[in-house]
Parts: sequence; C-alpha cells; structure tokens
Amino acid sequence: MKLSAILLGLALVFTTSGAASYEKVVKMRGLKAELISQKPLTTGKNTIKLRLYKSSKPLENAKVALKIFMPAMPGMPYMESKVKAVPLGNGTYEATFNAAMGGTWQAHIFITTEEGKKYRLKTSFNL
Ligand SMILES: [Cu+2]
Repeated sequence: MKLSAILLGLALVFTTSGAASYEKVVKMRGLKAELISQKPLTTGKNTIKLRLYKSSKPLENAKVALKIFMPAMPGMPYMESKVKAVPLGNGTYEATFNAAMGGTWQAHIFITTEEGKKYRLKTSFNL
C-alpha cells in the first residue's frame, strides 16, 4: 500500500518534469515551428526552444532570429527585442530573450535556410 503510493508519486514527478510549460505550433508555407519552454513564459528572461521542420523534416543549418515587439500604447512607446537563436542540432534552435513587461507580445521568427530562402513565422503570447 505504502510502496504503491510512493511509486505513483514518483511517476507523477517524472511526468510533470518531462512536460513543457509552454508549447505552441506555428505553420506557414511548408514550414513548421514548435515553440517549447520548460518554464512558463514570464516578464524578464525567457529561454525558448524552436524545433523547425520543412516539409516535415528537421530544418538544419538555418539562420534563425526571434523578434518580440509590442505596439505603442497610450503612455507607452513601441517596444522591441531581437535575438539570434543558437543551433542545438537536429533542427532545434534556442533563443533567450527579455520581455520588458507583461501584456501581449507579437513574435516573429525569421528563418533563412541554407539555400537562402527566407521565411517569417508570426505568433504572439501573453505575459
Ligand atoms: Cu505595452
């Protein structure tokens, strides 16, 4: 009885630690990006993994950048932050960005493939 409760507890711990807190899929023109963050996105520093696929195959050797921006609002100027994503291999890239404040941020993922083809995927997130 006690042992099974402990085992169940362990199983739950493993399940939660394996799940990402933030996941989103963005698709456009045969390109797919899976956005994954182990921690919930928050104001301040965030690290996000971008798994890229082209025609369902991992997109390797691409140049990837992430821009987040918030339009000007009454009493608040336009805000923007653009960072390069680092390749981790197998079509996965990692970007660390700073979100200066809470609210709705627009996000553009700029992708240039090895062949020089350019893509821009658009999404948004709320903090
Ligand atoms: Cu704002």
